[in-house]
Amino acid sequence: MRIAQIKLRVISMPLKSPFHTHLGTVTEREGIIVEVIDSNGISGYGEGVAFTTPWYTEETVRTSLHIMSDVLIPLLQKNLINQPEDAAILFQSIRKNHMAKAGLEMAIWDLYAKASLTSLSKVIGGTRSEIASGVVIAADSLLSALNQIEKYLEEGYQRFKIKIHPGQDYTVLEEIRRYYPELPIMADANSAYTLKDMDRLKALDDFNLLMIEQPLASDDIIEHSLLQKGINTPICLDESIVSFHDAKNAIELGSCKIINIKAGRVGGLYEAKRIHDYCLNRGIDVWCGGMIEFGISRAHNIALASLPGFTIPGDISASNRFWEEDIIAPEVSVKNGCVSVPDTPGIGFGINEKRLKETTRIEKVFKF
Ligand code: OSB
Ligand code: MG
Repeated sequence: MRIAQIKLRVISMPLKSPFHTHLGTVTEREGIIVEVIDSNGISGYGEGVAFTTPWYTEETVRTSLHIMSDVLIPLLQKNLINQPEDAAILFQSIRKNHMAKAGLEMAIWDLYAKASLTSLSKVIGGTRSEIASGVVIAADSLLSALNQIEKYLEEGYQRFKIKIHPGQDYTVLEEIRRYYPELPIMADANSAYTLKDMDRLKALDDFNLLMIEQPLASDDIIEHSLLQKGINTPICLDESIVSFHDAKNAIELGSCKIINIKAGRVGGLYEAKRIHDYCLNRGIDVWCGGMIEFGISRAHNIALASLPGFTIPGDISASNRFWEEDIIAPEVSVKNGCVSVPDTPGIGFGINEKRLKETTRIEKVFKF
């Protein structure tokens, strides 16, 4: 692979409606669109998925921009890459900063797949032609949550993830179950609880949840294993799993029964695939998480979720779940509850140049 140029664009777009969690409300999303261009003029795209503030992980848009510009791109300028794995391994010399690494690494995967005239799904070993689609309900009231469920159910979504926290848990889920006794639902706590809440979390066993995602803190790996012994609902880890090593530890300790894989959180597709392969060999279910992302990252998620171990519908929703107009064309759409996996080269979605231009706030070009 001969990289000729890299372009970083910081973009910003309002969400169609506010996204509420106990950690804060997201109304405007910033992101970094990474374009890696080779000597033949082929462009591969990736997306830095850090948020403006460090509420979900420690990275931010600014720290990602710094690490990409001043650390990772200089590494790529000094070292030849023959395949995307080489970039992932090259970046291992730098600690953490997984979202910055993933933005670049995933653009290189797209470029590699496009230059090979193969879909990204096929390049990484995907076996599915369509992905079951799930959606997240991040509302600030019970009524709003019920309204959202009704709307997304009509749009065909197959699985519903409800954000919960102490005080907005039992009663909310009880009411949802009253209207929808059979609906495939799960809960995501984004670390809102501690082990002292064991009884409170045990009570949620009443609702036949598919799983509870990240009830305790991201470093509570032992506490999660104690919690799992005390509740029937399967625990799924999100924030706790930032590497293959974390995934292995969590599974061996019994800290979770399911893993949510986000390529951005673990440093890219190479590490995501390692976690997937490990889980597949041990019969651990995985699903693909979301980051309120734009179309580029959404397209990468579709390729990732086409791997055989992604057996549970993930947070893979249509572009119009969050955006009036996405930066890709065509947009990601959900039909009969599924998203189809493109079989055209690379991520299989083009750029909506007009939308990308009008949302770009900062542009940086790096020549090789
Ligand atoms: O915890 O899974 C999470 C969004 C941003 C950051 C963290 C999370 C989420 C979601 C929404 O739950 C996922 C989506 O984009 O659909
Ligand atoms: Mg989560």
